[in-house]
Amino acid sequence: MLLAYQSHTSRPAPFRSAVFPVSSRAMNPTTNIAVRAARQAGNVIMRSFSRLDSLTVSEKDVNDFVSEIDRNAENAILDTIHKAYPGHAILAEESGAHGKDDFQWIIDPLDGTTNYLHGFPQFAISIALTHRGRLESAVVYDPLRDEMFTADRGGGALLNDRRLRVTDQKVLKGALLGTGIPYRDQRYMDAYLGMLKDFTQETAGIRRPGSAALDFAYVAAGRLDGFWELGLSVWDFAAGALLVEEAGGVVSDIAGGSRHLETGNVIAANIRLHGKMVDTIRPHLP
Ligand code: 2AM
Ligand code: CA
Repeated sequence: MLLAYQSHTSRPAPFRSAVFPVSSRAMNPTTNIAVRAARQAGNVIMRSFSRLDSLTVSEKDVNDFVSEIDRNAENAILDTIHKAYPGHAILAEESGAHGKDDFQWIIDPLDGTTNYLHGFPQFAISIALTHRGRLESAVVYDPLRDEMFTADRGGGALLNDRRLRVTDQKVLKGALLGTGIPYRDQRYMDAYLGMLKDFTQETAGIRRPGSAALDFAYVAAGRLDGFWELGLSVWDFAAGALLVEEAGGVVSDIAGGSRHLETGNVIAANIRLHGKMVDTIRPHLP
């Protein structure tokens, strides 16, 4: 439900208050390390944001770009994690998988590279830790706005020091949804466009900001009511998925099952809206 601004106050209240103050809570040590690593990557990314023209950019795959900044930011993250946890395994977007351990860090050093390279201000660092495949710690950091989203399994989700909660929007009418348009694998384009058409007709609006990690963080923070995308890589949304769950939301694959981390086809929302999104997507499933 949308609340009107109160016109008599000098500072308008936000539309939805999904962010609550908390007294400082002790974070898991692993989450603290992820925060430190994310800040270091943020410094690398922001140092170059004013000299984008001089960056060396290459194309990893069709429409999939990487710059020296992605690599430098990833190295900064890996250095911090290796120092604290030398035995842990890693899965990182630029350098791939290394090591074998029950603990694995899943890292996207710059989610939204295309945005970054265009100077479009929507990108983030995403760091998650899994233990035997279960998400335990999550950090998504927006270095431009200095917004640090964190979650510990069982400990809730925070934006800086404020507790997050998904919205209680129950129906598609009035909902604001985030999405990503398939950019690489065009196999499901028609199915996707069918979903997009239905959601466009049934909701208050659709946004395609271009950083899946931030889209999930925004669902956790109640800035978006829900999100769906097909064909994501696990590093795009591993951290975001724990943020949404710890903010009281549900994350699933597009059939409503639990294979989203494997398939990269994903829906995130509060539980009521999530069911409505699954119902809308179902007729379009390939
Ligand atoms: P990346 O910038 O880390 O690669 C959203 O669709 C996700 O897909 C983003 O999180 C983005 O992560 C990834 N992506 C890669 N190339 C893209 C492109 N050309 N357009 C949109 N998203 C892209
Ligand atoms: Ca990414």
